[in-house]
Amino acid sequence: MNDVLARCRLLAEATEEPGFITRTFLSEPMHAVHAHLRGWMERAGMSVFTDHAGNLRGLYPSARASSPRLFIGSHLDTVPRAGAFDGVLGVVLGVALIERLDGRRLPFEIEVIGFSEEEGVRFGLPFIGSRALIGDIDDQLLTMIADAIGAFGLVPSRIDEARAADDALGYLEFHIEQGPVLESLDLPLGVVETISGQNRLALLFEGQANHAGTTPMNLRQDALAGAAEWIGAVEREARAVAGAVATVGRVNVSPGASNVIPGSVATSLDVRHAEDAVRHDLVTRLLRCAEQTAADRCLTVSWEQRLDQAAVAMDSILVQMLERAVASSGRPVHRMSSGAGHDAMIVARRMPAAMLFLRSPGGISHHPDESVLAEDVAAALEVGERFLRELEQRHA
Ligand code: HGY
Ligand code: MN
Ligand code: MN
Repeated sequence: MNDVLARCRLLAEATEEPGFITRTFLSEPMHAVHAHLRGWMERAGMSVFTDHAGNLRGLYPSARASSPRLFIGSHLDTVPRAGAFDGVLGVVLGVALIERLDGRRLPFEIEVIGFSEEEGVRFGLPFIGSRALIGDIDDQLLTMIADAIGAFGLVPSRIDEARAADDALGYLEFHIEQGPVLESLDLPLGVVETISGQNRLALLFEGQANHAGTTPMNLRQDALAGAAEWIGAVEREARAVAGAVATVGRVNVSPGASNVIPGSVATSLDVRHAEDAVRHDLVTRLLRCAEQTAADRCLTVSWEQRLDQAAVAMDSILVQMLERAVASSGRPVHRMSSGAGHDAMIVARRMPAAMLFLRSPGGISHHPDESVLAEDVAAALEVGERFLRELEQRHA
């Protein structure tokens, strides 16, 4: 397991921002991540290729010809100034499980997949890699990302080749919890039951740029003052809904000079809840509030929905298999939901999907202090081996 931690830290050195871990969709440092993983995968007996969505794919053959395929994976991209484990841990753990087979073949294939993009940082659209795996890249998205694909040495028009066959056995994702629950319960692992739904929007508040020194306060159309009033309302409204979270993570002010009244402000909005109806109702209220704030201040506001992702239940059979694997390893079984989004919620549209969470010390993630414990990595590996053993018995 120290190998796993060391490998994740080695991959963390592949960054767009020296001193921090920032690696977005098909950026230059992703080549180094692919090179490292390709070496580990090939030494574990896997044949490796990169599909035209930029997913890195290692295939471990079956003992039988034309047998179904189990996918194990997660994403290789990061948020800006990220931690070293969100995403890559799930891919490195997948390779470690193959290494532990030590050349022994199972009655099914195993593909370890490193998705090219899950966070949605570069183009504001998440899950590009996993959407390609299930054949869900539309022309509009492909047009948006084609140049990035070409610059990485891939061929956009071949992106459909990334699609998984329809007879996939299922998908298993190991991931850090990214929250405080497991640590608060002093548990190493959690079995994910559902993944919360999420909306991601881009809003634009527009007023009138003007001179900061000569424009009286009562004659201003200050786009940033309006956006700020609305952001306060976002926090108030979300606090009032049990189980809801709403975040404005990005604000871009134009023209952005200290002596100019902001003429326009572009913001993000991220809203999540375990129940889709509650989430949609909160989004509607927050957009109405934006309209009212803009009207009160003689501003205009417009928005674009970037993601409306429903909550997703993990596959009950795979969940029970994971629970049996945890229990037979002598560890407490804890079912939980995920506030974070994951590739599993996309892949679940096409095949049975399941996730195993590892404790996040301090509940910290999407931050350089993100970490994972070696003993929890060892636990996850043992549970993964037991999971594969039951799957092997089921397909013997
Ligand atoms: O934002 C999320 O939920 C995940 O970390 N991509
Ligand atoms: Mn993340
Ligand atoms: Mn993640």
